[in-house]
Amino acid sequence: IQDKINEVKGITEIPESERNYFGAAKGRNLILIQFESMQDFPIGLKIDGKEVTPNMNKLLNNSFYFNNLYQQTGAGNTSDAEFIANTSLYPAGMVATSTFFESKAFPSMPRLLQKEGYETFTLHADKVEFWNRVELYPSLGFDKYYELDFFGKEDLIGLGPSDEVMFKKGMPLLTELRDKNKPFYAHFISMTSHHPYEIPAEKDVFELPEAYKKSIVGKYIQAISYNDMVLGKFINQLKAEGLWENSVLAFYGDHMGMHHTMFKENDPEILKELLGHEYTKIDRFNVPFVITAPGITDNGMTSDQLAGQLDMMPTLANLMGVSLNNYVHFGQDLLNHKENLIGMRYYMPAGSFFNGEVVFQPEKSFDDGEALMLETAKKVPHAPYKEDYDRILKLLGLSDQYLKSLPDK
Ligand code: GP9
Repeated sequence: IQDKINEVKGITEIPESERNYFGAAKGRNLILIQFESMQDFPIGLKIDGKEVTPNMNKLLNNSFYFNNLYQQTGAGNTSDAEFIANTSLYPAGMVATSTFFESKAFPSMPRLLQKEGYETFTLHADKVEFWNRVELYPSLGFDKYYELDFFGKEDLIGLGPSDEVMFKKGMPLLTELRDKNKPFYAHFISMTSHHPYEIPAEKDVFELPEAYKKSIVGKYIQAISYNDMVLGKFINQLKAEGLWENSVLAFYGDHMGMHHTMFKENDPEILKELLGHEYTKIDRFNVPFVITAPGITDNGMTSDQLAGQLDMMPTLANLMGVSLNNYVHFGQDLLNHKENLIGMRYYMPAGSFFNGEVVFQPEKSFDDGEALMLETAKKVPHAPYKEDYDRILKLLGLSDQYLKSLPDK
């Protein structure tokens, strides 16, 4: 099936010995953070001359940063992002993947790393029943998961214990494995920056100008600034615990945070002022992906090559020296393949895609669809993109077929 996928995508596999960065971080710990509702636009953003994400901005000087990457989640939202980040497969679409394929054993990053001797676990401070994660985590093959019961009822914000609690209580799990000389893969799933973005005043996050105070955009900015603060603290702890040099730290956004249905009076104007243009679905679906591997990414690199969430896993696998030769993946390693085609379903109808030029969305069929230039969001004739539409439908079909063919857990 991989040959078929590559053929539809127009990809020629590169032997591992010739790949950029293959195995550069072999044997290191992998710490992957999924930030709730985190879009790309707040990164690097300044309001009244003050940075919203100072820690992330600083980190980017020594990281690989993919700033033209789009969410590919379906109805399973946050849980679909968890699925995608660990599998490089398309989500089910109209039903959360964690429910639709709940009986399956997915080939996954945890399973691949276990073969290399890694301990694998995931942490999320909600009840594990939410999004049917109680089925999802065994399906993904994690050795262990840590959920609400583990984190307790401390420092509750929004849906549950804060991300500060998650990282604080997660740290001893990491140091224990460090002491045993056991490499690990830890997947942290944040929650505090969930809608309605109410961060308590005592958290001392980004101080908003008066005009932003009642807006949802303002609250969102504060929630992202909270993420930034928590990440900064966590990195300092990793350094203090001697875990920094021997790890790969990566983070990404799971899905959009700002949607026009949430907007109050002056939100569209505020967003326009911040972005320098009207807020569009291109901004909305654009989430960040950042990889920091001390000694490897030190010189920093910001890439605006087109990418999707399905590409994160193959990119990390390449860096970690995990072979995908016998692993079916629909995404591609961003450090070795530049041409790309990013499919989406649910948030846009099946057959929607981003290619190097446009975002295309069909309505009832290809013919009544609409293409917008990625750079300007201006509408352009879509007839030239029929072939990409057919390719994406083929890829979704192949992914569904593959998922259905997988054995049960
Ligand atoms: C709760 C959290 C919410 O556990 O993951 O998911 P979302 O509503 O963002 O999909």
